[in-house]
Amino acid sequence: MEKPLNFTYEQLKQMPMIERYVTIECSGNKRALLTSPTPGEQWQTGAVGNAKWTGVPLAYLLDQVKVKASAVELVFTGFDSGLRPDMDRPVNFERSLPMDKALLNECILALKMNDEPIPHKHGFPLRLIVPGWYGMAHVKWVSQITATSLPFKGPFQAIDYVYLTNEGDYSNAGVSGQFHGTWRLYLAGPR
Ligand SMILES: Nc1nc2c(c(=O)[nH]1)N[C@H]1C(S)=C(S)[C@@H](COP(=O)(O)O)O[C@H]1N2
Ligand SMILES: [Mo]
Repeated sequence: MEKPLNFTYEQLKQMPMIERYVTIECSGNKRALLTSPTPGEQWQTGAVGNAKWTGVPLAYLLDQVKVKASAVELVFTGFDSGLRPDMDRPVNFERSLPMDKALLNECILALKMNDEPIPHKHGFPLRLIVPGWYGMAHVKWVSQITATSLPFKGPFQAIDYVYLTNEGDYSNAGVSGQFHGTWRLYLAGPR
């Protein structure tokens, strides 16, 4: 960033806001139903939901800080950290997005879910919303946004949630989190 800035929750509340209905689906949704067992949380059909998200357009925030032209990605850091078997110290949950104007224009730094402050388990006080991307892209409990001049290779980016062409070979692991295949519509059933 040309000038790093700190924003308080109170300052963010005063900024322009937009609202969007967005479906968030864990990329592991229905894992338990796969015919060959796959490691990870054994989700049935429930790892998906719709909500109304209200917050500051990411594009508005980026205009305030003036990101350098050399930036290739933005890294979003969550407050939560923990140990992983493949790391020797605790790591925060962190995910990046490419510096793609069309994509970033769609993103929201959300302060509200269904017109209320976001419930803690869904990301209070701030959650990134990336419409059309799998769950892991929607970083909860956002504490920091960092522009990087190299692609981000943190474990939640380059080890987990990746497509592998050759099993065990992470060198070309794709980092896209966009929904693939056909779009699905999630509708509430009849009452
Ligand atoms: N900070 C943080 N954000 C996170 C995660 C996390 O562990 N830490 N999990 C991600 C994953 S994998 C999913 S599927 C969604 C789940 O969102 P929900 O708890 O609101 O359903 O949050 C994403 N955001
Ligand atoms: Mo997930």
